[in-house]
Amino acid sequence: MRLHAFLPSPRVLGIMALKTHLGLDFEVQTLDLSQGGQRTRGYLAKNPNGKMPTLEDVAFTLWESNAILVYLAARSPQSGLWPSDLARQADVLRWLFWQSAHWDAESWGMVVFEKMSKAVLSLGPPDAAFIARGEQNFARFAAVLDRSLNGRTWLTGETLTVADFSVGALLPSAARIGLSIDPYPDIGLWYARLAALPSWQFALAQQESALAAWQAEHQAGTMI
Ligand SMILES: N[C@@H](CCC(=O)N[C@@H](CS)C(=O)NCC(=O)O)C(=O)O
Repeated sequence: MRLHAFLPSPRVLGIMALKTHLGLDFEVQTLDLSQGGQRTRGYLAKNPNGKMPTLEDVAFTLWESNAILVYLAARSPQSGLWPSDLARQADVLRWLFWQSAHWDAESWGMVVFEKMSKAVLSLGPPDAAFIARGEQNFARFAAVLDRSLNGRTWLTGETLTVADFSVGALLPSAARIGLSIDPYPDIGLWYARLAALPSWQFALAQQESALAAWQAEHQAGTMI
C-alpha cells in the first residue's frame, strides 16, 4: 500500500498514528500541496478532488481520511479499533461523519483554511468573517464533544476506536490556530489519554518535524 500525503496536515496525523498503532507497513509518498502536486494529471486520476490523503492498495484507490482509517482498521479486527458489533460500528460511523461535516469542515477546517491553507495554496488573504464563523462553530461543536466524553474513557465508550484517531487528530493544529480546548475539561482529559499513546506521540513528532521542515523550506511563518 502507498499513502499520498502532505505530512504536516492534521488530516494525515490520525492515519499515521493508526499505522504505527497497528504496526502496518505502507509507503508514504509525499505530496507538497504548495507545489501543486495534487493537481497533476496523474494524481487527479487517483483522487479527482485534487486533495490528499489518498491510499493506493493493490487494485483499489481510496480517498477521504475517515474512509482510509476504517479501511486500515478493519484489516486488523483483533485491534477492536473498528468494532465487529453493528451498533458499535454505527456509533463509530456517527463520529466519523460528525468529524467530517462539523468538527472539520464547519469549524477547524474553516479557520485553518483561512489562516493557513490559503497561504499554502496562494489563494489570497484570510477572510475575517469566515474565521469568526469557524470559531463560533468550533465552540458549538466542542461543547457537544465535551458533554459526550463526560464519564467515558474513549469517544464511543471504554474501547479505543478509529473515531478517537479521527476527532483527536485536529486538536494539536486547533491549538496552533487559536482554537483552544481549555474551556472543555472532558476533551482535555480524553485528549491527554490519546496523546499518551506511544503511536500518537510518534506520529505527532513526525508531523511536527515535517511541518518545521516545510516551513523552513518555504520560509512560512504560519502554522497548520
Ligand atoms: N474530507 C477530506 C478533506 C481533504 C482535504 O481538504 N485536504 C486538503 C489538505 S489538508 C487538501 O488536500 N487541499 C489541497 C487543495 O485543495 O488544493 C479528507 O478528510 O480526506
